[in-house]
Amino acid sequence: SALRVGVVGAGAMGFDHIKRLSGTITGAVVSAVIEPDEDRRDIALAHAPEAQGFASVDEAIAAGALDAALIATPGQFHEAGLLTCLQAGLPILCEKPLTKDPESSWRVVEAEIAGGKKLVQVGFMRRFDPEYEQLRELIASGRVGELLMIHAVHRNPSVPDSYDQPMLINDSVVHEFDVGPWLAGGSVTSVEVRHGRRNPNTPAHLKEPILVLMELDNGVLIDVEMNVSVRFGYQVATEAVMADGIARIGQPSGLQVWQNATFSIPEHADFTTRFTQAYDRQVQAWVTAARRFLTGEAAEAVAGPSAWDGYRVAVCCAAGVTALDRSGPVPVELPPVPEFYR
Ligand code: ISE
Repeated sequence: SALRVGVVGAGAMGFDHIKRLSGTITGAVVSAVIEPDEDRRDIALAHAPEAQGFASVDEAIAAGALDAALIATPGQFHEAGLLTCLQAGLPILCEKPLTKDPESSWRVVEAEIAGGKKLVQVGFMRRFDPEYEQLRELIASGRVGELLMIHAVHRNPSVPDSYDQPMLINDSVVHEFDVGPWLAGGSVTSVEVRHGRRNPNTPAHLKEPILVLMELDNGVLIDVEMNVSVRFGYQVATEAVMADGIARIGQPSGLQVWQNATFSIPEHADFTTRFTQAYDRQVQAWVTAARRFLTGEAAEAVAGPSAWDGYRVAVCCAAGVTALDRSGPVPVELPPVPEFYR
């Protein structure tokens, strides 16, 4: 039978996931929309014909309304939702970030270990983007020689007023902290941030673009241009420098037009189109894993980044935020990977 998913939070991401679960995804149905704001909840319910509405996770669980939870509330509310769902033994797909800081992420890791089952998958969806997958496979194969460096660009057309300076790290570079080490097969040991010339188009309260430099324990360096006022579109691209060549992903593609002595290729306008496939594949993989777990065919309900990944990224983000107002590299100190996650 279909996995009954309760979607927690019906803001932009939650709403997007509700439409995805009700449309493209197979084997799942949205059975609960958990959202305290009545208007938002009603709009979302209109896209989830089989769902009941609830104001809190506790009420939905008490009503037996879900087999699994997709948490898409703002990051500062993730911990409470995660701990409640873990307590109830539900498979969880939690949007990034896992929680707002390393301490709270560690509490989630401890709660999951205490329950004895892997139930938490974190929504670092880039790992499900076909090009990222191919690049990782290429690097791991060694066909182009060993990996030396990664240059990444993360460009947003603009950001809302609510986007503050630490969000450059916590909301945006958070993705590179996950996917960079995943590509490079190493662990981050330090983070440095450099401020260059400020973009005059950036909102008054921001100072960016920034250049973020990660050092990995295998010697690989990863630099990230984080730039949120580029205006022209949404661009996330990566170049991997290997001993015998280079590889690139995230280049514009699609309809090519020659007109008026100009050649054009479309660029993305926002992350929803850039990462459509990644989101679809991520949610489908999670639904399949959660179903197999609930029928007893699989021992864990996770098909992607784990709570441990969420924790280690939270530690990188904390170092990154410190590095925003400090010169030089800020060390990243991680405990050994718990046996549970090896
Ligand atoms: C946003 O929260 C995302 O997750 C997007 O992928 C990222 O590009 C953007 O910078 C974030 O604000």
